[in-house]
Parts: sequence; C-alpha cells; structure tokens
Amino acid sequence: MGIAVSTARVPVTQPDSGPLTPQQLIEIYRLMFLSRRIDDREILLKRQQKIFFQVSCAGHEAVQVGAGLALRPGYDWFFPYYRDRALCLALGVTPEEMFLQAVGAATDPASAGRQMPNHWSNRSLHIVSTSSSTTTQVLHAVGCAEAGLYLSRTPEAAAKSSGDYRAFHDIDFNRDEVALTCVGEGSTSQGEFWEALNTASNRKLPVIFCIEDNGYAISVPVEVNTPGGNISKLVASFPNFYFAEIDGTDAEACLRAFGAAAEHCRAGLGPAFVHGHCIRPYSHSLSDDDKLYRSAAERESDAMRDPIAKMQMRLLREGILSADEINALEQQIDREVAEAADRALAAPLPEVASIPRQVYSEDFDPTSASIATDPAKGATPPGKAAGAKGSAPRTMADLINACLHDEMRRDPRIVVFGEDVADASREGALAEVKGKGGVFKLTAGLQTAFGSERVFNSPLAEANIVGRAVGYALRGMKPIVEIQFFDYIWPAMHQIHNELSLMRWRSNGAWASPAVVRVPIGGYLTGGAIYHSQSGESLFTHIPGLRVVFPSNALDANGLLRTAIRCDDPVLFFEHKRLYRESYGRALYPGPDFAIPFGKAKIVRPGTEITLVTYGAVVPRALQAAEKAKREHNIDVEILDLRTLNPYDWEAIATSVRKTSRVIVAHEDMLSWGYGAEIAARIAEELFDDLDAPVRRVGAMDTFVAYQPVLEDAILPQPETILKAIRDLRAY
Ligand SMILES: Cc1ncc(C[n+]2csc(CCOP(=O)(O)OP(=O)(O)O)c2C)c(N)n1
Ligand SMILES: [Mg+2]
Repeated sequence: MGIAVSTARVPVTQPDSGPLTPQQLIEIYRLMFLSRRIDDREILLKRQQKIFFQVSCAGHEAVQVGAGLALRPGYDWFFPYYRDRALCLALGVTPEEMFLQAVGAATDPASAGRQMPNHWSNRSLHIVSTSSSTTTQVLHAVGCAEAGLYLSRTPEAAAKSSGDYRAFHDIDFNRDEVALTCVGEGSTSQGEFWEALNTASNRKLPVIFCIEDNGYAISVPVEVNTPGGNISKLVASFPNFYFAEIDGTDAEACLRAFGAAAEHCRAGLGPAFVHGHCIRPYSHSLSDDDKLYRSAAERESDAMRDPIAKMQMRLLREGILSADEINALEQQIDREVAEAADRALAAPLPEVASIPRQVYSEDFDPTSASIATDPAKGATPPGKAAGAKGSAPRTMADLINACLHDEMRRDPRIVVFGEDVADASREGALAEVKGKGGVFKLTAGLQTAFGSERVFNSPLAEANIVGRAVGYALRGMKPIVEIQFFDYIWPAMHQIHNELSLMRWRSNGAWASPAVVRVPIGGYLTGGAIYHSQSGESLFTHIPGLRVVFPSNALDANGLLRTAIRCDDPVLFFEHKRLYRESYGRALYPGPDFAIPFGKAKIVRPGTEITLVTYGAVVPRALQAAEKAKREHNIDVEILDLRTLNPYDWEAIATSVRKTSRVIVAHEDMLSWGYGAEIAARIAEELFDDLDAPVRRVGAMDTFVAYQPVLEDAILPQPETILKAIRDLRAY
C-alpha cells in the first residue's frame, strides 16, 4: 500500500473497537520513529555544543504514543515528565517547537529559553508546564481534575469578571475530561506520589497515572525504589481504580490500556493506573553513562525489546508496509527533523532584558494605589446589635473569617481546603454540632455557608494541600488553602518553591498558579515551644514569584487578605497566632470590598529621631518600647509596619530614614540571615550618607523557641530588648 504520512491524529481508539487500521498502525510507527529521530538529532547537537542538555524518550515511545492517541489534546489535561517527547508529539507539539526549546530560543513556546529541553508546556493543547522535580506534577493533575469536576457542576464559576484575577483567566472544562500524569517508576518513591493516589482514590477523580517503568532511576534499579520490584502490586488495594499492567513496548497494548483507562475515568468511576514496562536503551541522559552500572547482558536484553524495532517488524510481517516503504517513510521523517532543527538553530535568542518578565503577573498590579478603599465606607456604624458585623471592634481572627465569607460569596471560583478547615466532614453531624472550622477557627462557618464542594478537609499532608492548589489555580480557580501551623509548612516547601512560585516564570506566562496559602505563624504563646512558635519568613521572601504578606492587626489582615485573593500572583499570607484574638489592633468590620494594596507600609507611630522598621507581632511590642522611650528617655521613635514583606515599601523606609538618620530593623525571627539582614544591607548601601549611626537589628536568639516561658521570653525579642536598642542607638 502507499505511504500516507500526515500530521493528523488518528481517531481515538476505544478498547473494544476492533483491530487497528493499517493507517493507525503507520501513524503510531511514524510518531515513535519521529520521536527517536528527534532524540538522535538532539544528541548530535549536544555533541556539537549547539544545545546544552539532552534527555531522551528512547524506549518509552510505545507507552507514550498509546497514551497520547487515546486522549484528547486541548480537551483532556496533561501533566507529563521530562521523557514524554512521544506523548507530546502525539498530542500535537511539533518537532520544531521541541528544537526551539533545545537551543533555548526566544521563540521556544514552552519557556522562551528558560527551561531545559523536554520540559513541556503548551496552553492550547492543555500540556501544563513541567518542572525537573520528579513527581510534583501528580498533585497538580489531582487538583486540576477536582477543579474540572467542580466546574462541570458549577459552570457559572467559569464566567469572566473584571476587577480581579478572573479577568485574565480563561476557563475551559469538559464534563468528561480526564487528567493524565506520567512518572518513572523511581519517582513512585516520592511521598507526593502516594499523596496523589490517596486523594484521587478518595474523591474518585478522573486522573490517569501512567508509570513508565524502565527499571532504573538514573543508576538505581527498581528493586531499590520499590519493595518487591513491582509498583502495581503495591498500589493494588487503592479503591476505585482501573488498573492495567502492560508491556510498555507494545504500542497497541498501550493504546488499548489507555483507552480503557480513559473510559473508566470519563464514566466517573474513579482514577486509573497504567503501568507500562518499557526500556531505556540510551543512558539516563547525556550526562550519564549506563555502562558504569549495567551489565552488557542486561543492556542487550533490553535492546531486544525496542518498541520501534517491534513495530517495524509488525508492519512488515502484516504486509502493511514494505521495506522500501518503511525506508521512504523514515527518510521523509529524517528530512523533516533536519529541517526543523535547522530552523530552530537559526531562531533568535532571548533578550537579556526579558529575564525579569513574568516573575509576577503583568496583568494585575497588587501595589496599585487604585486598590485602596476607605474602611469607613463599608463599615456598619457602631451601636448595632451585638454580634452583627461592625457593631463592635473585631479581632483579627474575626475579620479574616469575615473576609473569607465575603469573598466566597462574591467569587464562586474560590475553594477552601486544608487540615481541619471544614466545619465537619461528616455533614450529618452539623445538625447537632457547631463545627470545627480550623484549629484556630479562622474558617468557621464556611462549609456551612458554602457547602462541602467548596470547603473541605484535606488529608494530613502539606504537599498534597499546596500541590492540589497549584492544580486548581492553573486553570483559573482560586484556592485558598491553610497550612495548619508554619512549623509544618516544610513538607510543602518543594511545591511552594519549585512549583507554586515558578509556574509563571518557567512557562513565560503561559501558566500561573495564583493560589492563596494562609499560614498561622509565630510564637509569644507561653508554652508554644519548638514546633508551634516558628518564624522563618525570609526563607519565603527569598523565592521570586511569591508575594508574602504579614499583617499586624485586624483591619490590615482583612484588607490585605482581600487583595491577596483578588490578585493574580501566589500569595503566602502569614497570620500571627498571638495576634488572632488580642485586644491590640481590633477594628470595625470594614465592609465587603475593603482592600489594601501590597507594598505600602503604615506609619504606626510618627517620630523624628529613630526609625523602627518592623511587622507582625513585634509591632505592638515596638509600640510599647517607643512609648516608654518617649516617656522615660524623651526619644521620639517613628514606627513603620511593613505589612507586606514582598513587595515591601522601600520608599517609606527611605523617607523615614532620611528624616531620622537612625534606624532599627526589628523582627521576631532569628537575627542571623533574617528578614532584617536584607533591609539593613539595602539601607547601608543606598542611604549611607543619610545615616548618623550604624543600622541596628533586633531579632530572636539564633536558636529555636523553647517551651519553658522563662526561656521563651529570653529567646524572643521583648519590648525591653527593643527599648535597649533604641537607647543604644540614640546614644551612638
Ligand atoms: C525531586 C527530585 N529528586 C531528584 C532528582 C534528580 N533526578 C532526575 S531524574 C531522576 C531519576 C528518575 O527516575 P524514574 O522516575 O525512574 O524516571 P526515568 O528517568 O527512569 O524515566 C533523578 C533522581 C529530581 N529531578 N527531582
Ligand atoms: Mg525509571
């Protein structure tokens, strides 16, 4: 028969739809061979130093083409990993686009020269930006799938709306869509893999987990990663799954397995797990040499299972193509690959000026003065019945809770989840109980008001919380998640640092995950001890792409949380536990639209002789110190509450320091490497001529926070510590 090579996809093959047509088999072979030849060309280019990294798909082509052809690009959702070249080709990414990424061209559509080759991203095909971190993407697939279910039940949530992040996010969803996520067998050792199976199983989500098992994770063989050497056996008891363990070098078996998996998911029966045994004929990457750790016999037996050779034999055996026709097809592919590579090598390189682009949203500026509203406008005047919003000054906890209620009412895209945030997961209990609503009660009443689809408990797994939030947010939803204590944010650090904050920059703005992560933080609790008193905000202000907010009072917390929710960047929203219910900083309910722009410090106490820059729970302590300094020592201190730590209000700091010529930066976190180090360094660098004394810092001792109050008091900065710094600085 004649060769018909086309770029059109073969139609979706359902499991019982009879034998594959010759045309489909040729198309499968074409895609697999194309993928291998792109790898080979990249290897050549790497040796010629025209590209800078190479990781190949070789040996995985059959399982990937099977997955790609069984699913629908631009309809289903794809969370691949770095080997998934053949998958992406099957979905519609072009060879030229792949080479553009390999050379790091300005026109690389996946990342504009920011990511290594094979770090996929294509908005219109629904291929979500891939990182190098193994396994983080599985939780994004879970969040994406549950967002899809929510949207299909609540289609009005997809409506565009001006004035906030919704204006910039097109939402598309399909009632029977599925999310595919792929990992190697080694990556199944990551905790996030099990966290994703947990939620997909529990919530019966339409997620297909594809395990591309080539028997090695770089040099580590499968039995080291997987007890018993077979991941299928370990996961077999998860409820609601469709399971398939297949020869991942047999393209037809793969296509049928993914067809059946998709059918199970589309029918709403739950997730699927497709485990394909494939091979790795090339080393892990061009930086690896598998001859260092694999025997020759093992490598040879792998080679006998090469999926491309197997498919070629089948085409010949079944008389679908002759040897000459195969040759002609391969030559045509070689030409296509060579031309695509040449075009990519001639493509323009990125401008150095492009580097800062897309760190943050270019559509919504959360520092804009136009965000600011007058609190008095929305507030109910005092004198109303007790308990009514606005009838009396409210705590920070109350006004955060009020903001969450108001925003959830306004915006159906908001979902809230985390540990213990629901009123009661067993809804029936709510007829007789009051509900939990968070260990600090900050989310109290939200589930009762907005339902269990929008407010629900997560498993006790912090990476699960943030990873799923990324999956929700990247398709336009607005997750507001809670990490129960700052002290336990660390399992989520990987997701926060490498995913949440990076999604926009690494995809050059094609994807973003503007979620809000609320985090109770800090000490001064009298008995909070090591694991309920931690600070550490500078670890997060050190992450580009992440907004960091740290209010010190009820009104600021309300207005800044509203901006956090409405803005288009991921926000870490720190809530100091000690301030939740203090009498300091209570305020009237400011109404449902009160908002404060980011990056605007507040002068809490005007003064002329010393500038004291601070935030969080140190604000009331600094005020006490400043009052005493005035009263007892006649020193006039100006206190600036930064309110947001990234961005921060440099203008306010500079203006005050130019006036006073003396400055202290005070915070609760440890002194060394703390937030104050950066502020102090910048003041020294840019305001040196304005200073009459060295910049002083006040912070906690360089230890953890101890349980016994005598120790806690000595470890954390107190009003007396601050007063001493004020007096020393005045005397300098
Ligand atoms: C979280 C994380 N840890 C370590 C690495 C370094 N690393 C890259 S690939 C890899 C092995 C992955 O093996 P497997 O999951 O089996 O996938 P394969 O490469 O074999 O397809 C490792 C350890 C990484 N990228 N991410
Ligand atoms: Mg592997």
